[in-house]
Amino acid sequence: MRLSHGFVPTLKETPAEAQIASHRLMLRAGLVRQTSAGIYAWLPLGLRVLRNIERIVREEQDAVGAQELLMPTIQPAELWKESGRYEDYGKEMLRIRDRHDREMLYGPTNEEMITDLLRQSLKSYRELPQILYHIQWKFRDEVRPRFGVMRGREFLMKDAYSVDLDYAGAVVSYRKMMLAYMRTFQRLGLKAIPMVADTGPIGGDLSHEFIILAPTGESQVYYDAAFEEIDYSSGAISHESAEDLQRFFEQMTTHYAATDEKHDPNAWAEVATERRREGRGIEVGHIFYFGTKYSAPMGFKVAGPDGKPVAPEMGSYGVGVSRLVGAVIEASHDADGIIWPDSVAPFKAALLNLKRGDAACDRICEEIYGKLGGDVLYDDREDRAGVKFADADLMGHPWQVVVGPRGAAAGKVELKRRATGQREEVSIEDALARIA
Ligand code: P5A
Repeated sequence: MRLSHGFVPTLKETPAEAQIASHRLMLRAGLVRQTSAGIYAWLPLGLRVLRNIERIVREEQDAVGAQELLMPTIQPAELWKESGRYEDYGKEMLRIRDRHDREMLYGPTNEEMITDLLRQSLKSYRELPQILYHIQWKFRDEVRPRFGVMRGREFLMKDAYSVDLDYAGAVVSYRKMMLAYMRTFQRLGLKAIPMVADTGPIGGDLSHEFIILAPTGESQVYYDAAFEEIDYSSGAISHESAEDLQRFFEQMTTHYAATDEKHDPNAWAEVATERRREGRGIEVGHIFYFGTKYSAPMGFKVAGPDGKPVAPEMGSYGVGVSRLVGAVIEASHDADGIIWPDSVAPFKAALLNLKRGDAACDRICEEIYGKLGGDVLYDDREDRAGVKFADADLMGHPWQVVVGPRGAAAGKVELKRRATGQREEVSIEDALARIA
């Protein structure tokens, strides 16, 4: 993208309404704009980050065998009356009437809709287990939308739903999702810790929240430092082995970790003092096992091994995809701006032409732009060098390629790594190789 004609409206001033770093930086770097309370438009740079996060979430869901589908945002009220949640959900639910006066709603979650789809087509226990997911916009009319995309009213969620014949199977699905989540957050450069959680309006009796540590988080959290040392990358743990999943689950649940709602001072006292960690956390995911809470009232049954109909055991698994954009920034920024992890950065590099009109600068920039193409944001604006440096730091691309007249005359550029601030003068080939 050429910045001179890109829609990247950066702000010099700190917007008064933004209380936390990620909100301020998302506005200042031109990632999003609010269109009504808690509802945001994703501008080109922000959308690229959102898409990158979505891709990683999708790849890790696919890797444990979950199947992607896409359900609508608008749902009929009848389904929610069947499950009994239509009244319970209260004012958080946006209720709509269509022209025929039919009651509809903008989905805050999809347990009812997936149960309806499954009951129409799954007939036998032989077709189980199944895990289905989609990545779709949700609406919750939050009392206090705040902190930008962190607590929005319209937000993007990855929600998955598992169906198993019995409890033993449901536990395996639950553990698979937990594994997929730990891998997802690790790839996003985040340290996430699963913590036992309340189930709220989703219901059920087994639930974990995935919390990442950030000083501006909404919950106070307590955990054992042992979590900081575990590597979840693909390979070591097979999602197809129930034994591997059990070992992994035990590793995740034997060390102490709790939000203040579930904090137990007696158990905490047993954690060695040097391993106790406390801080604030952001909930980026939440998983639930709720058995037959939806299948039973909605009449979803399959033929069991003995031919008798049984209500399958289900669970649901959410990741706050749009919230993650804010969470990544909370975990990775400095006084000058965002520091994107390579895996989610909107562009791999910013290319700064310090002297437009200088033949060597223009030629080198065009060459690099031609070779890196879609991976680079070319700052070809008629601005002062200082403005370009400040904007590149603010937008937080992992690399900056700085092309100035002195270096250019000798065929050299300056390569800066945003995370460390380290600068080096290198040849064009070296710069290209390092960025790729
Ligand atoms: C699980 C999937 C559910 O809705 N049903 C389907 C279950 N869980 S949840 O905990 O309520 O939401 C899942 C994740 O969505 C994010 N989230 C939000 N993000 C931005 N703004 C909001 N208002 C918001 N509400 C929930 C969180 O990351 C949460 O863990």
